[in-house]
Amino acid sequence: MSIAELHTSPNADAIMLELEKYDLVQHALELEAYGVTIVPREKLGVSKRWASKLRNAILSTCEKRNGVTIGNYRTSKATGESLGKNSWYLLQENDVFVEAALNPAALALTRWLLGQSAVLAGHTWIIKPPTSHNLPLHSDAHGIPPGGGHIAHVCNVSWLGTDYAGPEDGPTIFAPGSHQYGRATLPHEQDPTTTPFKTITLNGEAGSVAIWHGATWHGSTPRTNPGLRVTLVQVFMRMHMRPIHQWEGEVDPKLLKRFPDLKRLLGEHLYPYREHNAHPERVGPFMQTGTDPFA
Ligand SMILES: O=C(O)CCC(=O)C(=O)O
Ligand SMILES: [Fe+2]
Repeated sequence: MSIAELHTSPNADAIMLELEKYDLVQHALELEAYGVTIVPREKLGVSKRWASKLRNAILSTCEKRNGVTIGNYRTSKATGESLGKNSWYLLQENDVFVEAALNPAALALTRWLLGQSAVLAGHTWIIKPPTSHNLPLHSDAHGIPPGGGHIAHVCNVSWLGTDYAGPEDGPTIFAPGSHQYGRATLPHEQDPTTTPFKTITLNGEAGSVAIWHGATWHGSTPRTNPGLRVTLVQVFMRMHMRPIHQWEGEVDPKLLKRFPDLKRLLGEHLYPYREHNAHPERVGPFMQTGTDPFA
């Protein structure tokens, strides 16, 4: 007996049927148990050629926006700030970004985590050259304080633009099950080399997707291989994470002058931004809300 086929719960039934259609039931279970899953390229129905198109679109958008020459990603010596800046707001740069966001199998898992009303909140690239740095373990569910609930408010749907074959590629790492803690990492938990939590390393072919519950702790390890790791990071959110009003630029400066305290309520948030976050100093206080409900 299949409950989904009885049509009693239209929202859940549609998701369940999609999960079965694309052979994603194991992945949905992994999201429940571990807070992360890796979906291989074949299940997403995309070709190697499409994965190259996605990678090329990321690299050419970076070249165009940042005035940098990258060349062949396998041998490129490009490095530095010009690979990372102006990396947001990609949707209208190339149809391949729209195709990535609309992939039916990836959307089925996104809706499994966030419901039918999930929205694409933003997307950005990662172009990672050889580096000796770790990315500390963190949660992507910024603004959700401890006690913020078991459900996912945010999820990360990252397309691999290059193969992640081993630690030398500088891949993402995850602390499986950490979404169950319902909070961000504390300082002594963040360093991947000393954290007391066991981690797994993301392995996958270009054209695969890693999808994780926003509260799952993750980071990355140094890339020792030459060339570049390329990733399209898509952040989806539940609808309630959208603001009602977009205040910035809307409020008469004279009103703000008469009521100086209003600025803090209306205008000093991290989101929204476009290609680049112009207020990096707002990131720390925002991330603090993940461990301190009074932050
Ligand atoms: O893959 C990585 O390097 C980690 C990136 C990350 O933290 C994210 O996409 O939220
Ligand atoms: Fe992250």
